[in-house]
Amino acid sequence: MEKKPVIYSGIQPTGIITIGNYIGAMSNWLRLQDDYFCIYGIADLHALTVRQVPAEFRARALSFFAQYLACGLDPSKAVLYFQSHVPAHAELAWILNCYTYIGEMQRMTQFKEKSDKHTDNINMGLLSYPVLMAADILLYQTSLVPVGADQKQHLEITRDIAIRFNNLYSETFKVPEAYIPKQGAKIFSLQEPTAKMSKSDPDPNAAVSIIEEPDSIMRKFKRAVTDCETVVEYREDKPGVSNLLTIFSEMTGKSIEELVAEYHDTGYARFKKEVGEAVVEKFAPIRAEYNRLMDDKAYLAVVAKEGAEKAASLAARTIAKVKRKIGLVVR
Ligand code: ATP
Ligand code: LTN
Repeated sequence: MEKKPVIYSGIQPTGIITIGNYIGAMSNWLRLQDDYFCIYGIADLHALTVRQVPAEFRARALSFFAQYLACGLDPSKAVLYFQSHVPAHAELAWILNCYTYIGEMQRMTQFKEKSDKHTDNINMGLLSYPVLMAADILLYQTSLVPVGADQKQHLEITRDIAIRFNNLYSETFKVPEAYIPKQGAKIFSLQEPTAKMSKSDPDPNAAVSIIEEPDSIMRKFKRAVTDCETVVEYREDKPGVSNLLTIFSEMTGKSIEELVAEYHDTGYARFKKEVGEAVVEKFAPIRAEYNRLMDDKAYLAVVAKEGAEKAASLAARTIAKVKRKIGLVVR
């Protein structure tokens, strides 16, 4: 494979790309693209595990792709593509399904949460979701997977599947490691600061999109839930204020200690306003670039096509190796 270690990650095109997704995952994707061989997918096959409206789904997937580029992911450095454009993902997922136990999938936190939430549609895909994710990662002989803290369990099962397969058939897959940031691995809801900020939260005030209008961003930060004290401190019993401090620090590059020193006694109103302003400032150029890209669908299509071709040729090597090792007749 490539000489540089491989990085793989993806986001499923559901809801909106939030500042939580950006801080927990995408900001690392950006940092890594200069020094590693990076592959970033739009995990559209994963999104099928919950019911989608076809026209909206297609538009959202394209919009997410434009947001990848607008954030600064660079097709001349990283492979950017749609998972569904590379059939090897589904192919390897099927094979790996046969090396994964039902019990392992049933105890995944995300499966339990999603099956509680979508009681009318607990489908096979929802159960084997982590196997498709393992296929994504293992197809490219990935070393590192930059994700938020919530994906740690899925990375562990990916490693288990890889090790199990390697033990059965000799070294086939590189065993990947999760790459989780020290700060910002879990950004919390602005309305319920003990719950994860989720891209599909039904409460529109809970999450902020990276391409949101400045007025709306400001409104959400001004309304962010804090507590009944007045001091700005980073403490476990102050989840709202602590979450805002993490966001503020990630937006400005200032440390939490510096920010606490600066805002300790300014009062929440001014603090929340300035966090909002930092978010607006950080994402204004991304929003402008996004709007420009969405007017150039032909360019997006070219980038996606080239990305899929590169990804497919890399994936083909692993798939051929796997088929040979398990004893399928070579075509
Ligand atoms: P959903 O709520 O629809 O399940 P999600 O918000 O968890 O979606 P994903 O597509 O599952 O988003 O995650 C994309 C990436 O963003 C993953 O690497 C995930 O770990 C990371 N991530 C998601 N939410 C947060 C968060 N609140 N804080 C930090 N990282 C996050
Ligand atoms: N399940 C992931 C999205 C995802 C992913 C991947 C992340 C799909 N395939 C491969 C890392 C590597 C999530 O964040 N919900």
